[in-house]
Amino acid sequence: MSDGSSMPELSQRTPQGVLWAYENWLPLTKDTPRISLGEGNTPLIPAPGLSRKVGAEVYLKLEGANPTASFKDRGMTMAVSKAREQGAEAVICASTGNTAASAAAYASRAGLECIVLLPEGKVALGKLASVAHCGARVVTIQGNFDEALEIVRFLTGKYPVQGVNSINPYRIEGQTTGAFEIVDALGAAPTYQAMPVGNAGNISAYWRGYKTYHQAGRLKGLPIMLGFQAAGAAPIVTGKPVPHPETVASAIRIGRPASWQTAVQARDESGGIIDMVTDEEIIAAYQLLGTLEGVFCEPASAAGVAGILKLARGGFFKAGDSVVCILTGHGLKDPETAISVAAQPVTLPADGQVVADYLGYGQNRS
Ligand code: AN7
Repeated sequence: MSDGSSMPELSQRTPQGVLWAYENWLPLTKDTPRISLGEGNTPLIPAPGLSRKVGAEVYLKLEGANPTASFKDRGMTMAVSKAREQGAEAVICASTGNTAASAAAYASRAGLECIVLLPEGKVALGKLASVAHCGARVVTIQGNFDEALEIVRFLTGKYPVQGVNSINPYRIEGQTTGAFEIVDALGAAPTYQAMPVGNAGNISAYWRGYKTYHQAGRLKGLPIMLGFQAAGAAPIVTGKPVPHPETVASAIRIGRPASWQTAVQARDESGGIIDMVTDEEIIAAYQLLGTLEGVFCEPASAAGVAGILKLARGGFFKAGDSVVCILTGHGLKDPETAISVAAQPVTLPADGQVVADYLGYGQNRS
């Protein structure tokens, strides 16, 4: 039996998560309950193989290491904590999958009902599993993400249910912590930050985070923001909404981004670029991350890496430049795509010599 001296009371252990790490930078009050699963503080690892290919110093921010395996947890801990503070009983979101998985988990933790509206047929398996596991009410909408988000706007305007899409400003506030972590880890901003763009909340949040640190004197130079949409879902690149977005990167299959204007602002204020990459370029980058760096992210997350590879082909980067790629979600969220693009395994009899021959070891080396 413990005498209590070696292990502190549960309630007295050091709390973990972005609401503690960045409490002075977030809109918390003494009355805000902190609904947390220990999010944030994700690895920022160097990528030597990619660095050689790109001709700059590339780092990967592994947001799949968050509790529900995507960056959404940074914003959801904030939004759900505020929903609880404000006395909400239910939260709702439209989602290509990751927002739903995160909302379902944090709502469970907060004792709130969670309703998720998913576009029909295009949500990756791991996300569906995650949502179901936490007991959210799932409604499949016979339409795409943009149509589902319209329904969220309608319902939250009319009924007592709190929206936790990134149109909720607390989501964006929470997601600024990604930028804080990068600056705290590197001691400066990178020359460039590259990331995928879907509903465009995350690029807006990162830019806001960098600017917040900059204005507070915590950061001298600002990074140049590089955002990448999928070619079949690139409204910000083409300048007009896409009524029927399509891409293998189902997380960013979005045709009318809610944070369109703030994303354009992030691009223009930073002197950056929002460009598009094809599904073939996304899958090539996705596979390269696995084979070259041992990193498994979901296809949408690889859009940022596909983007810097595309820019590098045009001689964009200079020696000494640093690039942080935000790998927004874990590859296990979408096992179907992983398996469908990888080499199929071979099946052999349970015979050591047969396996040796198959592997090319040859009989004379036995
Ligand atoms: C892995 O879950 O929109 O530009 O409903 O899941 O901030 O939208 C997900 C978006 C990038 C794009 N990478 O971020 C949703 C949803 C992954 C994502 C994005 C998403 P935003």
